[in-house]
Amino acid sequence: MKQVMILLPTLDEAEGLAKVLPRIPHEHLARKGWEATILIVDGGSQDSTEEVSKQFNCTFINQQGRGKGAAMRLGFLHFLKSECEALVMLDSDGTYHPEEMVRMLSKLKHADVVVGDRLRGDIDPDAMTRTNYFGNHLLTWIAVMLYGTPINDLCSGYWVFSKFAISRLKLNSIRFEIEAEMYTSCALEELEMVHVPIRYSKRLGEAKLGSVKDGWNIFRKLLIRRIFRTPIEAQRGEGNLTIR
Ligand SMILES: Nc1nc2c(ncn2[C@@H]2O[C@H](COP(=O)(O)OP(=O)(O)OP(=O)(O)O)[C@@H](O)[C@H]2O)c(=O)[nH]1
Ligand SMILES: [Mg+2]
Repeated sequence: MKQVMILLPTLDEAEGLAKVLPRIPHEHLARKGWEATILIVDGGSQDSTEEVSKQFNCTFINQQGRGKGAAMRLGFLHFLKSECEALVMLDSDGTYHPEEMVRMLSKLKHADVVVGDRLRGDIDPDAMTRTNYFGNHLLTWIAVMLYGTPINDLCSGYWVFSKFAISRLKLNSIRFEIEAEMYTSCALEELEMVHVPIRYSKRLGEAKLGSVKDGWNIFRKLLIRRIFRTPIEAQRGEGNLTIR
């Protein structure tokens, strides 16, 4: 069996996590030759996120400080040290559908990176605010203008990577600009990306993203990586995914 790591970032996400974890399609994955381990990277939840993780036999680690970006980079470092060949990342708020990872993983045969595409997929009527819908389209359009590499949904939180792809990513994002930086790094490293339409549903629990502030940070990240292609830490030889 090949090993796949499923990486979920959490910050006070007990409600969503309790609905997402039972839906991880272990049996379907096994039929396709994958054995899954689940890694939760937590940003200091005050609710029962840790208890829920333990109930479902997940590995639970605490990040230092806060931020989804910092959490994902820590998860990626764990993945690189593991025996796993592939990594699936998705949010723990119930917006993404765990069942769809089987279809996404199957695309790794032809690519290094698979991006779940909500904007050409199926967005439930109450899942995304108008501001976020417009912002996601605008940021995706800007990304393609700046980098020339196709992407349909820059801010998607559902991605699948080969180990080779993760080993090539050079990232230093702290917050919600992480997906934009993953895209810029994939583009600059010339990794093969494919896009798979996915369903997107209304989140459970409270949102942590601030549309305008985080949208602005994502735009800034796109500009910065156009000028300074690699993060300063990677330039200094401190590693591709340095955690401070
Ligand atoms: N470890 C960790 N996870 C975080 C942090 N902030 C957010 N997350 C998680 O990152 C995922 C995405 O956060 P959301 O608040 O849902 O942001 P979003 O999906 O971009 O925005 P919404 O559309 O409003 O849901 C969720 O699983 C959060 O629990 C953090 O500081 N640390
Ligand atoms: Mg969300």
